[in-house]
Amino acid sequence: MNHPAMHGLRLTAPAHVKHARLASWVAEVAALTGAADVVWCDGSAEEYKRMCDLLVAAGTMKKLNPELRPNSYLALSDPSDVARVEDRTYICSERQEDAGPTNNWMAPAEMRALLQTGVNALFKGCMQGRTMYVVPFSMGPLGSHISHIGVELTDSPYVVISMRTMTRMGKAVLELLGTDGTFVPCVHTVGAPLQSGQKDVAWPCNKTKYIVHYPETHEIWSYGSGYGGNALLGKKCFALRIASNMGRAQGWLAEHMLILGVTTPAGKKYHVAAAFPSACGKTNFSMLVPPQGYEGWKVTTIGDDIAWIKPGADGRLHAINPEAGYFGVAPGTNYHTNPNCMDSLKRDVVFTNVALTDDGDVWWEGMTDTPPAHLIDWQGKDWTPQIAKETGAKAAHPNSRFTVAATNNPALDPEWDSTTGVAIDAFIVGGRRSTTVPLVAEARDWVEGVYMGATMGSETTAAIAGQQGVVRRDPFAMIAFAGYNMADYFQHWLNVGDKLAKAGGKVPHIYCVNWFRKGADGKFIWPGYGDNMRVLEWIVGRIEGKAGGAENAFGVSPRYEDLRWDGLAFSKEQFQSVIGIDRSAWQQEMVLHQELFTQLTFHLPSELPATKARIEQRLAA
Ligand code: SAT
Ligand code: MN
Repeated sequence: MNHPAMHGLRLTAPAHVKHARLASWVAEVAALTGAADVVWCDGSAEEYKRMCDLLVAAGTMKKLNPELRPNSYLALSDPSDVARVEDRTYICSERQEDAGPTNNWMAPAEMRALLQTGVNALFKGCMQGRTMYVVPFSMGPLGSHISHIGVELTDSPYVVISMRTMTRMGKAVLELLGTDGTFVPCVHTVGAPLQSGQKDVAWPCNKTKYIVHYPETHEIWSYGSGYGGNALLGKKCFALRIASNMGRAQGWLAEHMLILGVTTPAGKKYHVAAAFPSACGKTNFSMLVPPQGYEGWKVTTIGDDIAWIKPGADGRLHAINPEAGYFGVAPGTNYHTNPNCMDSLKRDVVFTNVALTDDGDVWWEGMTDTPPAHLIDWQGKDWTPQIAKETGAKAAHPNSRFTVAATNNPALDPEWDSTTGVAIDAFIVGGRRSTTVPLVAEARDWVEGVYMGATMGSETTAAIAGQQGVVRRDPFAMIAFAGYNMADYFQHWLNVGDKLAKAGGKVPHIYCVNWFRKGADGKFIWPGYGDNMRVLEWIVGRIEGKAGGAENAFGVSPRYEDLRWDGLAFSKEQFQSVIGIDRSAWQQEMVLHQELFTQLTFHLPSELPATKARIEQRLAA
C-alpha cells in the first residue's frame, strides 16, 4: 500500500476543525484506506451542486429535464447492488449471546482482522485513487437532547449527497461537536480502489460486502455496497442498530416506525408511531390523505421510517424523527396511493433505479395507469410495454427509490423539527399478511401489545436481497435492525412500559394492523391508502374512550358498526373477511409464534409465553 503522505494527501484537518480526536481518527482512516484526498463536507447548497455535477460527469447520475423535474437526478446502480444485504450484516458484540440468534455474529477481534488489521484486510488501500469525504451529521434536530451525532467517512459522492438530504449534515454539526463532543464513527467504502490511470465505472461496488456494527464501541464499518441502508450509515446502521443499543442502555426506544400527527375535526391532535417492515407502506401511511367524508380530519408527517422515543419528565413518551428526508420506494407511488408524496417529488429529488422517459423525466411501475410508449429502463436498456409483456422486464427496479428532503412534503407536521419531539398516544405494529391477521386489533394491555409486536410476521419484499413473498417473523419490523439479542429487546419493551406505569405516566395503547389480506381472487380486499383513515379514526376513538369494539382471542377489534363507512361501499361480508379470526389459521399461526420463541428461548421474557398460553386458551374456548 502506498502511504498517503507519499501522494501529498492532507492529513491535517482544516483549521475550522477543533476536535482533536475526530481529526486524528480521520487521519488514521485516510492512512488505512490510502485515500487520494480528504474533503471535509460543509453541507452547503454549493457543495451539493458541485457533488451532483461530479456525479453527472462520472456517469453515476443523469440530470433530469429541469422543466419537468427541476433540480432532480436519476442514478442507476450496478444491477448487483440494489437492496440491503441482510446476510452480510453483522453485529460484532464481544459475546455472541448479546447479538442473539437472529443476527449474524463474528467476534470483534476476528472481524477487525478481516476488515482493518489483517495482512489482507479489506479496508487497507480500499480508497486508493478516490477522495474520502468527511460527513458530519446529526440524527435528529440539532441540539435536541434526543438527537445524536455521527461522522461518516465515505469514498462515494452519491452517499455524500444522499446524507445531505437524509440527515442534518455539515458545518453546524461540527460546531455542535466542539472540541470533544461524542460522535458515532462510521466508515464506508464502495470497495473499488482505482489504480493510477484506471478508468472508473458509473457505480463502483464490490462483490464482497460487509455491513458491520460494534455495539460496545458504537462503530460502523461498511464495505462493498453503495446502496441505501448499506451505505447511508446514519439510517439503519446508526439510527436503528447502534441506537437500539444506546436506547437499551439509557432507557429509550430506537424503532423502525413512522410518526404521524392526526388532528380531529374538534381540533384535538394525537401522535401515532407505527412499525411496518420495509416496503409495506410506512411512507404512504405517514402522508395519508383522508378520504371523502373525512372533512376536518388531517394527517401530518413527523417521520416515515425511524423513530427515537424517550420518556419525558411529563410521564409521556416523546418521539423524534432522527432523519431529515425520505428514502422511499418508488414503484406503486401515484396520485391515488400517495398524493402528498407525488407532490414532494416534483423537484429536488435524486431517484435511483427508476426508468427514464424520452423527455428526460422519470417513470416507475404504478406511477400512471398507462405506461409511456418508450422508456430507458433502470439497467439502461430500451423498454416498451410490448417488451415488458414478452419478457416481464420491469422498467423500474422493484426496490427503486427516491431521496427527497422532508421539507418538500406538503403534509409535513409543524413539529417535525421540534427538539422536544411529540408525545406518543398510540403505537401500531403491522406486517404484510395475505391471511390470518385481522385489519386491526387493540392490545388489552402493554404486555399483550408487546406480544403483538414480538410475534409480527410479514411477507418479504424487494427491499431485501433474497427470496420474496415468504412469511417470516419480523418482530416490531426490527428483525434486521435490532442491534442486540431480540429476546432482550422484548424485555426492554416490557421494561419501558413497566417503568412508565410505575411512574404514574400515560402508557400508550398498542394496536396491530394488517392492510394486506387477500380474497380468493388473489386481490387485496381492503382498499388501503386513504381508507386506512377509517382504522385511524377508530384508534383515535379508542384513545378518547368513545369507540366500541368486541373482544377476540387476539385483542379488541371493531365491529362493522364501529367504523365509519361514509364514501366507501364495503359490505359487512367484506369486513368480516378482513377482520375475522379464523380459528384453524390462528392455531397454525401459534405454531409459528412458538418457533420464534423456541429460537429465542434463552433470554425470552416469561410474559410472552404466558400471553401466548392465554391466546391459546381463548382459541380453544
Ligand atoms: O435501504 S434501506 O434500508 O434504507 C430501506 C429499507 O429497507 O427500509
Ligand atoms: Mn425502513
